[in-house]
Amino acid sequence: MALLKSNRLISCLGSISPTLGSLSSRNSSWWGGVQMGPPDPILGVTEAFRRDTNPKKMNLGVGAYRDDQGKPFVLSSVRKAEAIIAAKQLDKEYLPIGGLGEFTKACAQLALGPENDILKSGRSITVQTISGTGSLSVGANFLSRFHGGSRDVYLPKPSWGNHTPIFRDAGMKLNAYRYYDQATCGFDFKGALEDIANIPEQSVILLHACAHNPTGVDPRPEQWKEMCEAVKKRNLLVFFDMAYQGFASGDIDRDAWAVRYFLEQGHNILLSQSFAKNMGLYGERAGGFTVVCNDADEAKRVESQLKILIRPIYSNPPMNGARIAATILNNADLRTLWLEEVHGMANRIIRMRERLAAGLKKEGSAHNWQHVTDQIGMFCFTGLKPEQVERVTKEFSVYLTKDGRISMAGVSSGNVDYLAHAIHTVTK
Ligand code: PLA
Repeated sequence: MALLKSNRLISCLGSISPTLGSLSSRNSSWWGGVQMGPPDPILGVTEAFRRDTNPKKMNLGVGAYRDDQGKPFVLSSVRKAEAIIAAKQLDKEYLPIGGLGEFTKACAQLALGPENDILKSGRSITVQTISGTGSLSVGANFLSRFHGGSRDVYLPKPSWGNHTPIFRDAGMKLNAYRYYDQATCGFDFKGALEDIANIPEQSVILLHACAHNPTGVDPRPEQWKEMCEAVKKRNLLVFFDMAYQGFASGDIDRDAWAVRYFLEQGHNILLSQSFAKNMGLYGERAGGFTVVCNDADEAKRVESQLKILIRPIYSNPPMNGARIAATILNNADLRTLWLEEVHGMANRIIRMRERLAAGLKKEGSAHNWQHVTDQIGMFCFTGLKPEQVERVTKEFSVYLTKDGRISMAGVSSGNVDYLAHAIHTVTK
């Protein structure tokens, strides 16, 4: 009966029926040649964690802040902003291609400082992006299209795993400069300076503004100053990734110090910002991309091209997260509350670092775990080797990335001792 029906249908379609028939038989193999890809090195850890049934399991893979009960944390300032927005009964029209004006203005002010002359003179442009990733991606594509100087981009070694595909997919050529010193579990200042001195002029250098991911190791102000000078000597274009403003020290101005210093020294930087971590707006995807230009006219031309670049990809950005962030940043009371909450999150992480180091000592670990408390921001680069990572996951259901990075933001009073025990067991 079904066959009869379909025959009738085909005969109704008349002359195109043979084409339809052969198409459908070949359709089944359109993607026959597609190979299975590997899971994402960071988000794939969450997938594995979800499959685990151990009640003691810990997800220390992705950098997502948890409260001390281990629960996802929605900031009170965010809840309050949401209530204000809901009461306004706003419409859901498209945003402009470059995003919500009151958001982009506040976003740039947060990074550069409200009284910054660059903002006053209009020689920078900030567009709203799909969080930090979208910002980096817009930036990488902008570079690929307009940076006449060079295709070369230099990442710190190591860097956030997603930097590589973001720049590579945009057609940039990837290179690295030394950053982390395994021997000291600290910043390889000498190595970084030596490498920077050899970077071909006009290349792009990516710098983590604060709370370097994955190492948790940042240059000190004096070291930033020397790096700034070295970068200037080589005439490099600086791309700052600031995904953790406030998470390093708990103080948003202190965490923006390097960005502001480079600007003062005359670097016309590119800047990526994210509100995923410091406002806990992970899934809202609120971020900004800024280009600092020579003058207001140049900024206008850059803006026009950013819009041309963005329009065919996602047309215009989502509004909800930007409205929340703008409401918080532009309302004095909410802003004060938010700053307290950022401080609170950063402090809880610092406490967990201390408890983890103390726990390892109590377990009787013979290793030096000083770096656990020395490192800053969301992550701790434990130094665990791949086979130890595998064991700690297999035997203790502690999930982390293969490079030994743990998200300290996922550690709480209830599980820090269990973590210390697990780490000690696989490292003794
Ligand atoms: N830049 C750096 C250095 C990051 O660590 C991250 C997020 C981003 C940009 C982008 O974040 P966003 O798009 O959510 O704003 N890194 C996380 C998450 C927290 C991830 O990998 O996507 C991490 O676990 O490393």
